[in-house]
Amino acid sequence: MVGIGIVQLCDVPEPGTQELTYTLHITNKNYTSWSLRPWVLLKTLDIPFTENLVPLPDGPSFELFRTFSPNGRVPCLTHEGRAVWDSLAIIEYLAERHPEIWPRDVDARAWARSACAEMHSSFTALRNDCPMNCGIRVAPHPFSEALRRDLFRLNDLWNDGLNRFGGPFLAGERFTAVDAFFSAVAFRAQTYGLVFEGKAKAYPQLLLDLPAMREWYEAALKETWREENHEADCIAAGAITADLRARA
Ligand SMILES: N[C@@H](CCC(=O)N[C@@H](CS)C(=O)NCC(=O)O)C(=O)O
Repeated sequence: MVGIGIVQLCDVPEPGTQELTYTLHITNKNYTSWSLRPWVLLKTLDIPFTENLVPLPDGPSFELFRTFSPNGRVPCLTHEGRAVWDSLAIIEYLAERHPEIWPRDVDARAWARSACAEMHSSFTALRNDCPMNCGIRVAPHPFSEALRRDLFRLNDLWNDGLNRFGGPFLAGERFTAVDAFFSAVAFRAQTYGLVFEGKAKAYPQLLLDLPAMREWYEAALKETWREENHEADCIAAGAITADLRARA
């Protein structure tokens, strides 16, 4: 590792050195919605990888995550001496090697890519007002106008995909990247009791019932780490009605 001023260059293998499988660097399963995306996709599509779970430290995580991730954030994928950071870039990198990541049909693929990009760049109120915390249940405060707009748009988007491509997944009969991108919304729906309409009503439960989602959820419940900012965000979101997580 090489120090330059206040930061250290990240410690990924040299280009050309071989990492035989993908390594996916993630953090606490209870909180990390971004890491869930590539993790659930790799698991559900049976693509082998090594998980490197680095728990959130007390205080800023940048320096710690920077040792394996160029932007000091997770998820980050390392493979064959390369680091690929940001969940959208990771999925595109994987799609170059695994065509099943995106739908085969060109219309479904265009729609799926657009929906992923929209999830990545929008839905800020949903992210802020309903932070992911798999193991608790919250009676949320009355929704802000911005959150209402996000939920309305989400309902519309999901129904559009489910009607257009026939379901049960958003872009057709197979689980693809677009479902991975909305997987954290299923945990949020469970935590905050979010309800959708039309075909979208059953969609969060379909995701929650996937073996990979159940595996993630069970691991999240076993975590005894608590990170005070994430906990405070949930307390701000409403009244906590249950905490199903293991205690230290
Ligand atoms: N847009 C990024 C977001 C990554 C992100 O914000 N990850 C969080 C963990 S869920 C993180 O690393 N936070 C540490 C920090 O912000 O310093 C992605 O899709 O990968």
